[in-house]
Amino acid sequence: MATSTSVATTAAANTAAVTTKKIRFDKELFKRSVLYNVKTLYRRTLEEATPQQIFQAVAYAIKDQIVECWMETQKAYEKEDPKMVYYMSMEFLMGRALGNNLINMQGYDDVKDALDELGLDLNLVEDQEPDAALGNGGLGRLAACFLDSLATLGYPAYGCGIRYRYGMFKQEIRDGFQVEVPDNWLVDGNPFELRRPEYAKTVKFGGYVTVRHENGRNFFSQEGYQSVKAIPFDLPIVGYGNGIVNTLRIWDAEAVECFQLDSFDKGEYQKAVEQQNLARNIVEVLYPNDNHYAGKELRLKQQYFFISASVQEAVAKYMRKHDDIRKFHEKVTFQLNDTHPTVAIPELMRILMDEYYLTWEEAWEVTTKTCAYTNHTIMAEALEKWPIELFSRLLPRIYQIVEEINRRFINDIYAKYSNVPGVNVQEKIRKMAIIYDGQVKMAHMAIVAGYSVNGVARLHTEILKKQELKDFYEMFPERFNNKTNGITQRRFLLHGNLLLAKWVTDHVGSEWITDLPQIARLKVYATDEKAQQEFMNIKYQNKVRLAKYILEHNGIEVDPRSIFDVQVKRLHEYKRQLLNILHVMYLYNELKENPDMDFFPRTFIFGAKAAAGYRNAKLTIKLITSVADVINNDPSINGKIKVVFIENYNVSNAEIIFAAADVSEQISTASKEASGTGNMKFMLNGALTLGTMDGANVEIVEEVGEENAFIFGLSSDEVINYENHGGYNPMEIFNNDQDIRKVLMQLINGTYSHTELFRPLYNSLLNTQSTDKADTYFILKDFKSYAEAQKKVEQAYKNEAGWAKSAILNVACSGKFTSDRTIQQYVDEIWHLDKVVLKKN
Ligand code: 26W
Repeated sequence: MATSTSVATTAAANTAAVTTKKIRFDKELFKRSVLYNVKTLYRRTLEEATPQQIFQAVAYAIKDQIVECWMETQKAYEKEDPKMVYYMSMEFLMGRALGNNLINMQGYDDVKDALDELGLDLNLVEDQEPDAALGNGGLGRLAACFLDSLATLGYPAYGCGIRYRYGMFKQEIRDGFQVEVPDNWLVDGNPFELRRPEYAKTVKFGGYVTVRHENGRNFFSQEGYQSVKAIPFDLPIVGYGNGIVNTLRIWDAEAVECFQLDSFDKGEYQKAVEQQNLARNIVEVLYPNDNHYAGKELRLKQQYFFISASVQEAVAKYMRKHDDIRKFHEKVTFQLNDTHPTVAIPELMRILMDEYYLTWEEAWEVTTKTCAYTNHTIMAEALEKWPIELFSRLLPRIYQIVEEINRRFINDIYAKYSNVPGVNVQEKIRKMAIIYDGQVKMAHMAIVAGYSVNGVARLHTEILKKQELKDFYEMFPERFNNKTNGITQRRFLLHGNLLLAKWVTDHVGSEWITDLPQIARLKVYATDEKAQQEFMNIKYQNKVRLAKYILEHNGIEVDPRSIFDVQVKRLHEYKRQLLNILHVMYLYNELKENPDMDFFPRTFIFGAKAAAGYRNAKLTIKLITSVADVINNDPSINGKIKVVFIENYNVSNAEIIFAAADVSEQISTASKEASGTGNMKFMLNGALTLGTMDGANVEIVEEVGEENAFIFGLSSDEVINYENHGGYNPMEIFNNDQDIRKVLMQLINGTYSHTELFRPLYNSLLNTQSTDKADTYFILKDFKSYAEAQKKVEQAYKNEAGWAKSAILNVACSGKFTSDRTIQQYVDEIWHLDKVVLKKN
């Protein structure tokens, strides 16, 4: 890693001007450090140490090296005082840190060699680290990719989040069903984290607000509250090859005061107990809901807890260097990762008014120039709407401020629309108010009090503007913008697929690591026979690696020469894993009826966690595993179809899975998937997309060409049109298509279960008995077109050279989808940060 002695900030530019220096790695020193750590931490020799102890010893040795650069970077920020982005997020799905840190320090090979000499295998050491699974899915992993890109591009940034004691649950499959097992990721301690009690903050809940009138203005104060101490833990975010180390700050909760066991004041004692319980509960567990708002009180407590601590610290940090809080927004910007951190808006207002005595207008000016909001979903059930009873009870002062924001906003609506012919102002207010119908609507607040609103793929942003947020777009068109998501190639190619990464570098040089569009230089190899063979051979080796993983974890043998057709993502009805497995059932029927048909062997691979209370999602898992049991054990089909459900899909096994995929299933109902990011990881690893024109699939196909993907199904306009006209009638399809009818009947006739187990899935598609809408995700409507696209996949795969060409083109055309590009656009169009470059003298 670079040691830095001087600093320079450069104006944001599109070309990365970051210096790249290799870690000055001293192999003997590192080896001694590992042995020393094993001895001092565990009083053991290397031979006696457990694998976990060895991991810890190695991780501490690496952390020692990171810390120097971490200090240098923070010193540089201190000196240069650049504008900073605070990326506020309830979720950071970081995965493992060791391998990623080594990659970004450019020390992976050196450390591998050093460990070899100690008789240790780096891969096995890496496997000892638990995933930091502080997130559900796309939104959390995006936050992690963004931190990687921010550090790599050299932008001053903090991630702000929660140090959950238990992250995303571990999924076990028992008897074919999902079972949730607590993820005690901190049991052995986290060697990379740093506890920072000197930056602790107090966060207040409940009580009431008193007002004092003095010198012509009101002074508000919260009384009778309970408080919690927020203690930050810092995690280093290592930039690639530039010596920059940013910080992810996650907050832990502790009781404010210890028990006064000798206290005879019963009231005080009780309060102490309550505060202790509050502290204990608040950071206990990540809510495992993805795209579903549950309205839980503890969740709102979590939100305010980490936001209040983060905003307090951002203000305190600013005031250590500056004296005019009115210019806060010149040095600080908050990016709100969905609506979950939206209480940052009234919290900043509160601090500015109640602690720095700004007027409402002054505080509003600062706040609306500081906060920006990213929308990640249009699913109605995901929108956060807090009952005012709960919100005002928990956050009385914050609620007052929200009321005032709302009152003024309604005045603005009046001012703008009351004299406009044809506009019904009351109707506008009903649709746009922040507080309405007894609820606080967080998205409305985020739009009204922010300077930017962005969607996460072009199609998604257009749908926001034209449909979901139409009224807001009309009122504030200049705030709306698109930032198509991206992924970090450092983790998902360089670390996850070493063989392909090396092959790419051999052909086009290593610039792609920090400048992914350079990978386009691979295009000339797409038709080169030797390159095609090398590429297919690498894919084969990666499939062998995944097959081994599947054998070890599932006990299922799969043939690496078969087509690996993969759908890995959260389980949700809109993502349509059900469409995929119904199609597998259909193919199996075909093969049974016609055993000699022309059929290329196929392995259907699924991986997905379902929210713990989501019945149809959990049933879909059971259906997949039941179908797998029947098909995998039917000797009559000669192993031509295999179905695998990979247990506990997470960031670490994802790297192995993407590398081995031939086909990337991105089959959401058009208009429902805001972007998707798995689609990009597959593309980067040379899988061909089988998908709908949804989310970022649209842009993927635009880059790679429709002839190198398999597109099917209704368009988003068609879906939205059906929805606006009361849906469609799946019964017609059921009655007229015998193949589909047969598959659906197999859900309830005992083919895959002897009970009524799958009846709810059948009902969700047909709903003969109830008045509920049927097949709201258009599974039957898209089935035929999906089956045809699948047929084309098979045909295409049989032509090995043609497939290799398309696969290489997918890799070559993935340049747009680096999170480096996404972050550069956030910097240029929203945040306006300057790049910091560390220079070595
Ligand atoms: C309130 C409960 C809740 C929890 C999580 C509501 C919504 C969420 C997230 C917004 C769900 C999520 O992860 N959305 C995904 O975000 C990705 C990153 O932008 C997109 O690529 C996915 O399309 C989107 O589903």
